[in-house]
Amino acid sequence: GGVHMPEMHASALLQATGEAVYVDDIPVAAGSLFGAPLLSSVARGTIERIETSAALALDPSVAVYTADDVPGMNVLGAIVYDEEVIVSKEITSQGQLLGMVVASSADLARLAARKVNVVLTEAAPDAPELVVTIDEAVAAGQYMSGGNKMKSGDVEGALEGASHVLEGTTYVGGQEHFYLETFATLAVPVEGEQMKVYASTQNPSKTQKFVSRVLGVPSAKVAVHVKRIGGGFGGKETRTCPLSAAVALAAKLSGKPVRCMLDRDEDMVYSGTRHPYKGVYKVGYNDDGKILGLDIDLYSNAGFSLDLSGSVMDRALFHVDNAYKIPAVGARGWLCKTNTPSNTAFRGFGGPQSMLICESWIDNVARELGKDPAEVRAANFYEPDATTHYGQVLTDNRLEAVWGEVMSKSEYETRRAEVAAFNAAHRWRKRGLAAVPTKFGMSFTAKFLNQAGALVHVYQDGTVLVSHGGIEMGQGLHTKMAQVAASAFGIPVSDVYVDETATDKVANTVPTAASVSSDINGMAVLDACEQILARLATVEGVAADAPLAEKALAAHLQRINLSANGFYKTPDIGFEFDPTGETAGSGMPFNYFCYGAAVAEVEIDVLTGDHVVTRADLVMDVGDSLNPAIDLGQVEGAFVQGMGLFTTEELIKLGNGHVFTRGPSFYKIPAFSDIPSIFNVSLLKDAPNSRAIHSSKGVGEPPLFLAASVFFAIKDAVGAARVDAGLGSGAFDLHSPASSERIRMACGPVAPELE
Ligand code: LUZ
Ligand code: MOS
Repeated sequence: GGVHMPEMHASALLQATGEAVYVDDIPVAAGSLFGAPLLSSVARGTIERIETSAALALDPSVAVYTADDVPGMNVLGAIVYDEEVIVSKEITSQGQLLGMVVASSADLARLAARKVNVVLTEAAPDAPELVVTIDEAVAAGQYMSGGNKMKSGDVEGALEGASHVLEGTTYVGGQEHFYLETFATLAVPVEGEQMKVYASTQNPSKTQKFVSRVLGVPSAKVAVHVKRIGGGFGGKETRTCPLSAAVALAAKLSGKPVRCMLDRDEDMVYSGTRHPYKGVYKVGYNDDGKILGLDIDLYSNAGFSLDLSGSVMDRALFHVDNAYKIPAVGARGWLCKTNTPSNTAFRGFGGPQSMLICESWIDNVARELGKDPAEVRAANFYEPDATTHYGQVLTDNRLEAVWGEVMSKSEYETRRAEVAAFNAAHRWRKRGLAAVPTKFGMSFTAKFLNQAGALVHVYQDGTVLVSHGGIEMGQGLHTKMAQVAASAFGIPVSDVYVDETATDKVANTVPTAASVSSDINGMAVLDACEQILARLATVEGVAADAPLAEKALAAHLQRINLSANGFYKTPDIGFEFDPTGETAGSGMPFNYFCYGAAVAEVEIDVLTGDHVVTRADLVMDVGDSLNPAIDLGQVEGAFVQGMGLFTTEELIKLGNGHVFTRGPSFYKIPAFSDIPSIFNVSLLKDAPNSRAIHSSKGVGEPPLFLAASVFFAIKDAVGAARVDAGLGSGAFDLHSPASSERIRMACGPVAPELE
């Protein structure tokens, strides 16, 4: 039952039966209040006053807390302090928090919130235009500082010397996280200034910091607890923290426990999304499809505040190459400031957006040359031990391995011919096939985040309680950590328990993010276990192979400490951008890379733009998997979530900055029926990794981009329709998501005389 075994997820049965406890399942204590957020209904405005009398008249339990009530700091942020926890005057996006309304029931609190009248000053007639989209921000030159840039090789020379230069633009839309559990917080005042907070967050330590600062109380008196969360996907890496602080504020001021769980429409307007991206590129290539140089500007829609947008852009800059050796690269990141909710981390963190832009130009290069895009892709793969555009050597390059396996298991060549035959015989239905590789850099790009802690207790009955810095969001982290401890002690996994993540058990934790939580917390758990094992080796009068229970009891009687605090920091990493952007920067951003490849086949309806994914074959390198059952689930889930990103999930904001997509009736995440009819997922075999715990690799984010195979299979099918429509076989633009409308319009006129 130790590492490398397909152990069942530790809370699978509890989740299946509904017994698993989430924040809002914690029993309501007597006298508790319920919070409802007061959110701005407009994208811009100046608050003149907030009238609360109608709300307060509803019930004596009603109270409304606003920025004026904040005893500590109100201006905070993920990295740079550039946003108010509760807006005091200037509204710069719809969905900003203007206050926290509490009442004796959740319904009453929401009713009271609706009775609050936020009076805005009339906008001045000469006020600048509202900025909602990337293009509007670019036109207004409205950028935030923090966009890095880099250059390696002679970009101008490469473009001049190339036989062909392709210029183009690709847009990639954002994505709503749509975790099943929306933002939820329960704040319980204990005594004096002490506060206990139960939050659905990927970041208990930042929650603690925000609560401490907003309330003006020491961090030592604030404990944040996370038992599990109902999905995070990056959406709870930072954006939960101010809301939890506002709930804690209401708890402090009312002196009562306050709980607040957002409704879906509130969550979708408050929490931000994956960053929409725009890539404007120039790529030089030769007749054989070899890429010689790339010059690219990446623009992201950051929303009203910086949040993590700088780091997201850094990861985008590190992934403009996807899997390809590009001898000369110039890449610049621009963070667009807009009057929309602040965009944030989302599984892949800028990587998927940047890699989709890369694959779009690769696909168009192939179309211009009349070659199969798969051939152009393979011709440009990094060789073993090649160097990336930021100077990191790919010592563990497994591109050829995953590519070779997926091409043969999918019978790519045979099916390429079958697809061509189908398309020759059908005018209004077209099939498409595409193979896409990926490479994902593993580590937080901000060096200080690559650290983890653990606290391990061995009890006298030989059972073990593990606490570590990572939170369980359904991804199976606690299960893997229990396996690590079980292997260390040589005991069954059932003798190890992981209860919760809490700032009073393991302090100063980093967010559970960047796909490295098993890597770094696993090492910290192992460090703690090894300290205890070293002490157990000194116990007298017990056989070396005695059961842990026997050793632990003897150790206790001999006054030996059976608890240990483990710690880990990822060695060797750390990258500095060149502030001038004239060089590639210096240092190694990533500890190692994960590789994968996928082949997808789709069929589209040329008349409606509808599509179905008929088959997908995936091969993913997860090292020597800590738990192949969990890792398979992660790969499958990431792929389907990526399919949503690149096909059906389309965020719509209106010209006035209002968020139109505020629920599942407007915003289409993948349904069960969207899972590929044939879905073959395998983990690369014999793939050890000396740079992570027990030779494993992280798995959360890297497979998401494999869903680009579906996007490019759609583009392949559209390409066939365009030939029939008389549009030729050259390059064309398909922006993401490949919605039905985009597919239909890209197919060209179906009956020219009618259009
Ligand atoms: N979060 C972060 C992340 O703060 N830095 C990162 O590099 C990162 N990468 C992926 C996902 N979350
Ligand atoms: Mo994430 S995007 O690893 O929270």
